[in-house]
Amino acid sequence: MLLLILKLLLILSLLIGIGEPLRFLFFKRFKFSNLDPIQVCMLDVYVGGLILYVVAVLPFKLFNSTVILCFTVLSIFLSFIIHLETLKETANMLKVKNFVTRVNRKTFSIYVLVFVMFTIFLVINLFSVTNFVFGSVRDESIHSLYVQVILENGHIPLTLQPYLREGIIYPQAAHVIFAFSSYFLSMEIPQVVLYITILFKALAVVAAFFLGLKLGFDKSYSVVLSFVFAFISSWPLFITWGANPFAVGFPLFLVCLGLFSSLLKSDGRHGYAELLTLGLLFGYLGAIIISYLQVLMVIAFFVLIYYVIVKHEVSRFLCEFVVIFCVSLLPLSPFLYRFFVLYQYPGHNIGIPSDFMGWKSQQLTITQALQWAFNNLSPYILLQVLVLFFIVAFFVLIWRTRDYGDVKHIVTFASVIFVSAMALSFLSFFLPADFGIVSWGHQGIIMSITINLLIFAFYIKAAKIVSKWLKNHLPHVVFNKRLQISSVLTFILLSLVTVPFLYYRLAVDPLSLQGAYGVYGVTTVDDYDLMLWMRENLSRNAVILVHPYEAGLFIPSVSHHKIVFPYSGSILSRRYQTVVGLIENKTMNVTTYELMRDLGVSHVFVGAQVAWSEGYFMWVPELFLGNPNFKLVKNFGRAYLFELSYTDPNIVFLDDFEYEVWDRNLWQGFSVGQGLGNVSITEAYGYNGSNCLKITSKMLPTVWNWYYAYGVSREIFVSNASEVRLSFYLDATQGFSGKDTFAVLISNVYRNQSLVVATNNPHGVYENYAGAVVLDRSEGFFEFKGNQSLSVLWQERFNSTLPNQFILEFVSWDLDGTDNVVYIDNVKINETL
Ligand SMILES: [Ca+2]
Ligand SMILES: [Ca+2]
Repeated sequence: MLLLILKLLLILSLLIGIGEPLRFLFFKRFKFSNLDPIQVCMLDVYVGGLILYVVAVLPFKLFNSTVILCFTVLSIFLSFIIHLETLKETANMLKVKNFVTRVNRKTFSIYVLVFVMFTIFLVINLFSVTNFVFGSVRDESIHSLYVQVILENGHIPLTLQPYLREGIIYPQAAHVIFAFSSYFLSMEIPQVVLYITILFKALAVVAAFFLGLKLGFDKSYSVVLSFVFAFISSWPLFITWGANPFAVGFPLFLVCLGLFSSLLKSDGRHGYAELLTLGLLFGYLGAIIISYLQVLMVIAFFVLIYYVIVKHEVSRFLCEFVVIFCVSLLPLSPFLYRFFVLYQYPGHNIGIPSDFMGWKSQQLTITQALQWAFNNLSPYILLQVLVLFFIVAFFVLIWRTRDYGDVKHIVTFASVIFVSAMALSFLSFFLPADFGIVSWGHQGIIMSITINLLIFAFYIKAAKIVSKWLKNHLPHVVFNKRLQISSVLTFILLSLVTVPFLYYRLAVDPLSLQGAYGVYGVTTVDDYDLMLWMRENLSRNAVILVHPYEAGLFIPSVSHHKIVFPYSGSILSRRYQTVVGLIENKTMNVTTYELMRDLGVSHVFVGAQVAWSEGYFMWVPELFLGNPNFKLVKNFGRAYLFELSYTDPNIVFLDDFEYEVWDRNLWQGFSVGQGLGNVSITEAYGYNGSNCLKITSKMLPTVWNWYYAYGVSREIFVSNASEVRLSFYLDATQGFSGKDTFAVLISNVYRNQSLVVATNNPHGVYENYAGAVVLDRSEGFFEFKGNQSLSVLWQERFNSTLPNQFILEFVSWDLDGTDNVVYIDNVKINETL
């Protein structure tokens, strides 16, 4: 993990290096830019991102490893030149040892504290994903695909080709950061997306410090806001389902809120260069996630309303806001253009399948964001109660003391964020589902910023009141040291209410997070190995059908093949949804095959695990294995790749045992009683001298043991067929005497109803079993069809139709103690549709 942390810090420093020269140029003389080093670094990261974004948006294919590497080196070199003087000074100061003066020591330790909190956050989050191959099969798979096409094209292309015909209308600023990082991290793209997202989530802790300073608090107070984001708030730590660009933009949103707040506070006009810079930064934030820019716009709107209603004036801000937000559309413009041009197409994007079923609304109630924000204050009841207590206590405190001068600005600002987020989430409820550019989900998390700001305000208020009270009430004995003691006591008191948060964050959250990541992080090592194998061995033309909640969604970014479909608008294709449902229901009929052919599918990927959360069921490999319409191409454990070789939809299962490992088609061995049994593939004893399955069983006689059975079983799936036939080749002649019996059993999945077909033995094991069918010989080819078909036999025996899912068993009973040897071949189930 240490290496990983170092790698992530390297990415951070590279971004800082890239951003610094331009930031130096832009932010040097602005009113709102009296920045301390942490703020500078914070801005650098995103200015760096902005520069890379511009490189990637331009259609000159400049975003390739050579150009990016040269550019990075050059920028870092420039940064050094710019700061040569400062560096020299610092070096001199270090020499004369007056660097760590009293004032500096305090500042220095605050920086260290922020860095430590950032690192702890990072470690907690990284620890929780140590056992995961990749993150969310949905969000991270599609974001990885976006990154993949940026890397392949050297810029942000118009569509996701060759993987998908859909256009890219989703702004790609975060993906450019992922793409950049993947040049420096030797990892698969989905891993880059996962880890860089975590890095930026942790960066929120630093950004909170930035916000605190910009809200007008000094460093020692601002560090408290960092603390709230690092140890108290559930967000952004618990964003585990993906939402990667949202997480990448979150720190920048805090930064922009900070800059915006200081713009609102400052007097006098701002220069155009200043507004332009701010506009670009806001626009870049919008290019990461539009929701953030929307919130800033709505905040601006409310500020203007406030001026008109309360101060009866059209504010000087009107002009400034117009400039800022017009400029902010600039970084978004390529995608706005695509959005408007492609809006006329079905599903509002080019390349969406013609059987698109339409967008579904994600928002069920108007107050969904609000409910969500309060339901997700914390995963733990105790902490939920504490957070609510903090907020209530804060309002009680300012009401009782009537002193809110120091926190007035922060409360106003927190409220306006809250109201704006709520207004947007209300709006999104009324927007039609196919115009889903306002997201209630984003607003729900943005509301947590308000809650964090209020918690922050509570700490400040409580600290001030408590220490004031203590100063006045401490006994005279300690008079001289009152100040110090009251500070210490205040600190201890506030620490006491904070301890539960620390405990949960450090001791419980790493595991809770692991569980939360597990909901969508279902990729196993087997899935990954299979994709790696496909990367080397599978034809580029393959089109692979994947389950919408399985690891196969990562195929484009790992093995670089086309899938049907990536997590995009295309999954709302009626054919795709139908075929997914049919396979989930284990129905492999003409419709299933034709839908696959219609979708151009050449292969099917069956992953080892599925994300269950949204009611989707797994595709079982038993449905494909042994089905002659699919060829097993490769498997690692329970992760399978099949090739569609559509020949005859009537054959459900055909096993000729022409392979080496007996349970390749997922036959399962079982035994009853005490004895020795074995199953294997053997040569030459099968049908026409071919390979076959050999089952041996031998009872070990003891006083209480008088039988032994060994057999194999397999689940079989049929459609709603009128006639299900069974045929097989059998040789059950060696070692059978007395009551020894070989039998074929067809059972329902509960095994409380079984159809028995047994070898010719009037005194066999099944002599008292009602309706048992007796074979006329014990060697040869047997077929059950017509009025002897499984469907008819089942109907006669149980007066109900044969289940669509049943268990086929071959079992060899030994009661005489001499080894039974059975050869089975050409097991075939077919159905007449
Ligand atoms: Ca054979
Ligand atoms: Ca025997």
